[in-house]
Amino acid sequence: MSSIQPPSQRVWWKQPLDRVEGTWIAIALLWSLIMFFMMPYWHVYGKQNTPGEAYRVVPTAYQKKAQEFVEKYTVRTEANGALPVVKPPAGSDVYLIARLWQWWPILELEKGKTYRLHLSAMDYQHGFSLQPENINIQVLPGYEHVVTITPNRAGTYSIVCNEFCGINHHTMVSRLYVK
Ligand SMILES: [Cu+2]
Repeated sequence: MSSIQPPSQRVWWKQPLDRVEGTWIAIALLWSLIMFFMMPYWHVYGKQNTPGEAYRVVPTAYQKKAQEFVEKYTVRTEANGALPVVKPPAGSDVYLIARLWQWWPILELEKGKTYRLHLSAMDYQHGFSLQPENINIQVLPGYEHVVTITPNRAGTYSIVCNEFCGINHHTMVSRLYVK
């Protein structure tokens, strides 16, 4: 029998199940159940969830908060004065703006200290991706995401936008300093 010809017996579902077919159905069912129960299991035990909080915010209000934060704690600038480098006190709230096509400002954090990192977008959806740690957070306009972070290794990290946001998406990269 082939699939392009009709089955010899029209009422095919009354034929007994072949052992091989039955075995494969059982394997597929078992595997699908394993995958299904892995989802809640991994949610609880996988240690993959960001300690996320999110609040509604008007982009201009968020911008104002970030602006005040930058004015208060800027220690130097980069890119010929275009990008402020901000060093907030340990344990404080730090703000990062995502917009076409820039992360603003550059943050400098202290190793072993805990910060509340606020993230929001001014225009479209962006993606905060911290490399090489592989921490990924969606950044949406109208929402303020707050992530509690404790950098445990000193170094210079890269921030890339991993959500396509237009013609210069590939230039939307930045840095995060941990000292
Ligand atoms: Cu982007």
